[in-house]
Amino acid sequence: MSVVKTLGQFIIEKQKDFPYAKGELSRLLRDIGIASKIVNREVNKAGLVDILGEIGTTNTHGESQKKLDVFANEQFISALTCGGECCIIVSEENDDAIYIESEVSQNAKYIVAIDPLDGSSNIDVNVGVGTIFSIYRRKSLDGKATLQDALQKGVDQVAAGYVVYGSSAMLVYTTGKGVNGFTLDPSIGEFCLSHPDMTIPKDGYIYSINEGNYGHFPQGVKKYIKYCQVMDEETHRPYSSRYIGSMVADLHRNMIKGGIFIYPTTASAPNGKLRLVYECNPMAFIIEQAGGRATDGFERILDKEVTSLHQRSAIFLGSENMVLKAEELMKEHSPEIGRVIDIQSASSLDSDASKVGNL
Ligand code: P6P
Repeated sequence: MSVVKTLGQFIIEKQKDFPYAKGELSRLLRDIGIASKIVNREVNKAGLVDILGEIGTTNTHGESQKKLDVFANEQFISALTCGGECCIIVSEENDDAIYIESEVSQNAKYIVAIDPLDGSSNIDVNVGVGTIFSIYRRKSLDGKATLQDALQKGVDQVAAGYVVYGSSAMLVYTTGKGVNGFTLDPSIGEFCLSHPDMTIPKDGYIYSINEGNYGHFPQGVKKYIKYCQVMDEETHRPYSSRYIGSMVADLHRNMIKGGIFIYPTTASAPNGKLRLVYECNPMAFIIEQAGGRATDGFERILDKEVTSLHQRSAIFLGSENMVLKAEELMKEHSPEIGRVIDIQSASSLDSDASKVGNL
């Protein structure tokens, strides 16, 4: 008889992996799981309840906010604020960091960066959307947590995960010791372990990129797309092109089947479109823990300097050998981008640590 293991049971069981942890990270992950179940309930009935459509406001990036965006953001902020383990929240939906200074959060040690409902432009057409989260321990030792606590490099994450609200709701997360996936069983209202020790195949045959931007792509990306399309039986090419337009859904498919997801620099997004702190870094942590690779075409995502909350980055992530091939073509055909990144990284290293600006 298969034994059902819930997310809560799994978290407690794995707590022994962290001798310093006294249960705070476990409670934080459980708080996120609870908020995800509430968001899933609303996403699942979005077509039936009047919370579709836009509310006339825009988020920090000038993107129109849909009611479910705002609802999801409120759910996660509420759960994290009440849980008492979180001292700062960084959200795609909020221009500034949210400092939690309630009685219950006095000894809170964790920073949570979150994209509460990624891919929300797909909500009205019933395509998979998701939540992405990233967790850090504060580095400041006393007093109030500071903005620098929220601007840590991706390599310093203590946990990261995503929830994909698709044909079923799945929560996938890592604490740096592998990746595990949990599927929501609505009959008991629990996320249950369904994908233990997830790994992404070293090779894949799916490439995921918005080819509508082809004219604006760097030469190296254009060369990689053409490489994917060449007829070559030995290397299973041409690959399949799959692009959902929801990073969580595209990445989750690649986690299961293998593949590469690319959002490079384009004319309208000279630094890339996806946000480093709450999209690229958490997904890169998960992909690396699953045996994949994540760079901006040149530099490891998790090593990138973080200088602002909503800074953007190009991203190439997925099956290791596919990302390596794309990087090879970027180095050969778009080396200038690599040089710009080197200069930015060098200037960030030299700059005053307290300086905060946009890349
Ligand atoms: P485009 C959704 O808005 C998102 O942030 C990611 O989930 C997705 O991968 C990307 O943007 C899609 O962007 O420009 O292809 O529509």
